[in-house]
Amino acid sequence: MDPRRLVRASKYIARVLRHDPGRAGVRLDPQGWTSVDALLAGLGRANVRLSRTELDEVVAGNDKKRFEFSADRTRIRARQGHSVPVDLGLAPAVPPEVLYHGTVGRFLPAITAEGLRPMNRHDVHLSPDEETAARVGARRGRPVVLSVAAGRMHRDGHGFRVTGNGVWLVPAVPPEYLSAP
Ligand code: HQG
Repeated sequence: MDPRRLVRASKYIARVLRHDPGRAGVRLDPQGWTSVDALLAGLGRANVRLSRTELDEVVAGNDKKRFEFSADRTRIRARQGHSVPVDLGLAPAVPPEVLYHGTVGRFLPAITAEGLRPMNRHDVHLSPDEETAARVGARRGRPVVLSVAAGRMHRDGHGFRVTGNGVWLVPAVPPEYLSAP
């Protein structure tokens, strides 16, 4: 599949499965799953025509493994990043001592004052290494990487979860756990 078409399809599917299922006329179950057939039909109606084989390619070839199939491969969901309410069923996990968050300078005054907030998502997303965090920040400009004292937060009672593709999720990070790396 032409890589540009693949990226375009992947972006569209991410919008549908995370934020706007109605746009492709599909519904998500409480865990965020929708039927593969319904999704392909909905994509077709929205002029994003994909075969099942091409969808497999989008899921397998996705740089960040954003999507996953159910064990029987009849359903699909986004692994994280939703704004619509979903319960991903992720178990609480013990984070490493330090995690990282990539952002940009213009957000620092607010972040320093109020900590990291989930903004439009359900959770704040944290990365296991500085390099990944820098890539996340670079989506918005010159990246600034912050260290998060995740081990200390966890011992203080903050609940962490980790997605199947290594993104750490936490509802918020109060400013006292943030520092420059
Ligand atoms: C910032 C992508 C002001 C925060 C990436 C970020 C990631 C605040 C932006 C995933 C703030 C939210 C998530 C506060 C946080 N005041 N700004 N108190 N607290 N911010 O996109 O972490 O491609 O919701 O620093 O790779 O950038 O979608 O979060 O800049 O893994 O799969 O508000 O999205 O993955 O932006 O990115 P986002 P994020 P996908």
